[in-house]
This record gives sequence, C-alpha cells and structure tokens, in this order.
Amino acid sequence: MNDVIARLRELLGPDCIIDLALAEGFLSDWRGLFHGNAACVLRPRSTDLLAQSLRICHESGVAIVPQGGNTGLVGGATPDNTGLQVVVSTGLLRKIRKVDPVDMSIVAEAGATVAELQNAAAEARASFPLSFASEGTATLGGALATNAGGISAVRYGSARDLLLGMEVVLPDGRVWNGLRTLRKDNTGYALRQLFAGSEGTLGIITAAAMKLVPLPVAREVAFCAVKTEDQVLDFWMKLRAAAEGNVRAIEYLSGSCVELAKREGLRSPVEKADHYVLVELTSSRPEAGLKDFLEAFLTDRLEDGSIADAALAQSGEQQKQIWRLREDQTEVQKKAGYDFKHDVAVPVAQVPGLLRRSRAHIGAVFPDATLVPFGHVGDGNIHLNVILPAALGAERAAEQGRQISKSIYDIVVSLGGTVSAEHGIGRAKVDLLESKRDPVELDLMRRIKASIDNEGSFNPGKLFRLSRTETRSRKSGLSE
Ligand code: FAD
Ligand code: 2HG
Ligand code: ZN
Repeated sequence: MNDVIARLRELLGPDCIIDLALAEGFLSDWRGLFHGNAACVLRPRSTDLLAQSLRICHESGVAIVPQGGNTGLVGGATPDNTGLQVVVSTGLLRKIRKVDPVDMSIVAEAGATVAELQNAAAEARASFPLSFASEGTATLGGALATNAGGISAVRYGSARDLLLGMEVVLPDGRVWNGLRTLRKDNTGYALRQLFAGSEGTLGIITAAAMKLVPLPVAREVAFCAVKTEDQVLDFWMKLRAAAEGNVRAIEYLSGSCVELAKREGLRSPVEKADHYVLVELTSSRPEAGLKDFLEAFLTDRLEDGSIADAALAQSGEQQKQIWRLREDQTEVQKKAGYDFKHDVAVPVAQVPGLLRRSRAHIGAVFPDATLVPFGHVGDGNIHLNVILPAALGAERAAEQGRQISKSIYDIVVSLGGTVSAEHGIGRAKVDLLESKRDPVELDLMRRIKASIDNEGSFNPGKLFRLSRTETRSRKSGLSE
C-alpha cells in the first residue's frame, strides 16, 4: 500500500493527496452515523490525472470510494474501516466548462456544486432547476450518482431527467467521453443512465452535460394549513389541474414538523394544524398573473373547506421565511433526538393512507416515538422520519428504531411503494434493498456491476452486499 501511495503522490503532487491526519472530514458521513478509515484521500485536478490515479489503484487491486460534497444521507461516500480503501474526491474538479443558452445546456465538472450550476445558468439568463437544501455543498457528480430529487422534481424530474451526457472514468482507468448535449440520440443503450443512480459503484463521473430550463422571473409562495391527509391530496389534485404547469414545488409538512421548527425560533404564518402544504409557482413570463391566480385559488379552497388557513407571501423575505420551515427540517430533526430517516415513495394516491397507517401503528406500538413526516408530496415521496427522545439512550433507541423502520417499510411496500425514493441505498439500505427487491432485478444489477467493475473494487459494500469471495479476500488482506 505504501508503494501505491508513493506512486499516487508522485503523480498528483503533495497538495492533491491528503494524509489521514488531515482527512477527518472525508471519513465520516454528514449525519455522523458512519465512520471509516482510508489509506489516503485523492483530489485529482483533471480527468486525465484522475484516470491515471485509477489505473495505479486498479493495477494494485485497491478499492475506491468516490466522494463529492459528502452530503449523502445513506453512508455511500464513507470508506470502510480497514484503512485500505482510497477515497477519490472530486473537490478540485469544479470548472463550469460551458453554458449554452441556445442549446439550453450546461457542461460542468463533477465537483462543481449544484448551487454553482444554478448561478452559472442564471448568469446566462437560464435556470438549472435541480434544487435541495444541501445544494451549496452537494456536487453535480454526487447529485447524478444518487439521482437526487429535491423540491423541483415534481416539475423538472430528478437529476437523471436533466442528464444529456457524461464523462466517466471507469474502474480500469479508461475514460468514456459521452459528453454530448443532443436532445435526441438513439444510438443504442443510454449508458449515461447506468451511471446515474449508480452511487459510485461503476466508475467516477468527472463531468456531465445537463439540461437548462427558462429562467423564472415570476415567483409566488404560499403556505396552507390543512385538516386531513385526504385534503392534502385533494388540494394537490386541484392545484395541478388549475395551475397549467406553473407548480415548481408542492411540499408537505406534518404538524409535528412545524412545531419542531417553531421550537428552533421559526414562525408559521398560518393557524396551527395537523398538516401543512407549501406551494411555489413560477413562470418565465413576468406578466403571468401568478399572484392573482394563487389568491383566487386559495380563496376557493378556503370556501370549499379543503384548507383551513392560508398565507400568500407578500415579499421575497416572506417567501424565504416560509421556505425555511421546510428546508430547515433536516437540521432541526437532527437536533431533536435520535432521528430515523425513511426516504420512501408510494403512488401519489396512497400518500394519505401511508401517513394514516404509519401514524396509527407508531402511535399504538411506540409511545416514545414522534412521527415527523414531510416531503415532496407531488411525487409521492415522503420523508417518513421518526424521532426518539435522547433520554431513551443509544442502545434502546437503536433497537426501537430498527423495529419502527421495519414496520414503516412493510407498510410502504404493501402500498406499492419503494424503500428509497431519492437518497439512494449507500451502506444504510443494502439489506433492505436485498430483502425488498425482485431477485431478477437484483441479479441484473449485479451482472451490470460485474461487467463494468469486474474486480468489485468500486465502492464495495455499497448498493450491494459484499459477495462471499470479496469478504474472504478482504479479510485475508488480498485486496492490499
Ligand atoms: P456524496 O455524499 O459525496 O456522495 C453520494 C454518493 O455518490 C456516494 O455513493 C458517492 O460514492 C457517490 N459519488 C459522489 N460523487 C461521485 C462521482 N463524481 N462519481 C461517482 N460517484 C460519486 N437529496 C435529495 O435527493 N433530495 C433532497 O431534497 C436532499 N436534501 C438534502 C438536505 C440536506 C440538509 C442534506 C444534508 C442532504 C440532502 N440530500 C437530498 C442528500 C444529498 O445532498 C444528495 O444525495 C446529494 O446529491 C449528494 O451529493 P454529494 O456531492 O454530497 O455526494
Ligand atoms: C429533503 O427533502 C431531503 O429535505 C432530506 O431529502 C430529508 O432530512 C430528510 O430526511
Ligand atoms: Zn427530499
């Protein structure tokens, strides 16, 4: 291993390889749930240097863990604790290579943050629509590798729906240049889509070409108090039918989420309720009449009783305050006790049933637990999170958390849902994927993995369980 590190140091130069003493931030995940060790952390400055580094690692059978902004929520970017894996960070691959307002595309390196893409697009009077609370740190490569969703997926889709082309360094160090920006290209398998959502198990995305959309110049935000789960769905159905494609976000918050946010000093502009809906409408036409439309729509909903109260933001500042109730949830819940995340999706029609059944079950069986569901209701993607009090102690909380998670995932699957909607599988959900997915589907995924990464050296133990042979060779040190 020392020899490999020496060769990598010579190739990359000392400032692009981080020794373990300084690597703390690369060895644990954002939530502090997973901690690992590594032989070293590489930060190559170019695709070519990254490719050469991977060739050196490949020759020596060294395992690789790709890492972007390290904001992932399922432990996918954290190395194991053998100290033998090499973390490859895209931190120095940050260039925005091209913004093309005619083609409506942007080509950027994988380590550029989602916010940097948004800013570059805005400078060219266009919009990169992917958006979520960690966008200031999460990278383009990470967003693609996890197929991130976020608040605007209801209108523009998840990361893979915006993907036009890709540059990838394969496990053996070869570079695939598929950086095309074509809107139509039927030339065989859509290989780029294999790497989207692959969570670092097939190679390292070094750059991507993404779609842009027209820059919104009109924006309205409203927050509504709603009495029942069915009314949440009813509100969304009516808005979708009336708003003519102007809905950029439709987010659900349970009463418990808003109470948690209030405890942290945030204010809700509407009366207290069991459920809330946040709506954002946007348009690229300044005179789109969004405000008049939303005012009339909310008045009708107050009159027909489908909402109990509503506030339409009157300034950019008020829009921000409303959004904070939603976007601060991850931070607020992290502080509130032991938080157990369940990033799930069900068919949209099943969202009320999902919320009701989970509440009834958790309330009856786990009196210490607080259900704090929120999320992207327009996509049927609810973060069905649960908080257990710190006073329970780590061991009891972990045991109860396991039981709670099992019952939530069982309910989700019985409703035709998925156990991961947008965060991925990483390390946290490997067993869950194996237990809930069709064996044929899993077999196909394993074959794809083996055909691109035949040594199994890319992000081992993520997405798939380590195979018995891999476990044996790792234990006996053969992978050194
Ligand atoms: P990392 O965490 O570094 O890596 C994530 C995975 O991708 C790992 O498996 C890693 O190996 C792999 N990877 C990273 N870069 C590459 C690359 N260049 N090539 C190949 N593989 C790579 N996610 C959502 O979908 N929607 C949300 O609304 C959302 N909100 C969030 C809010 C907060 C506060 C936080 C902390 C996280 C949130 N996330 C959300 C999760 C996370 O931000 C996203 O998954 C994000 O896309 C991860 O990007 P990253 O650069 O941090 O990736
Ligand atoms: C969001 O929608 C993210 O804000 C994070 O996906 C969800 O904290 C969570 O559970
Ligand atoms: Zn989310």
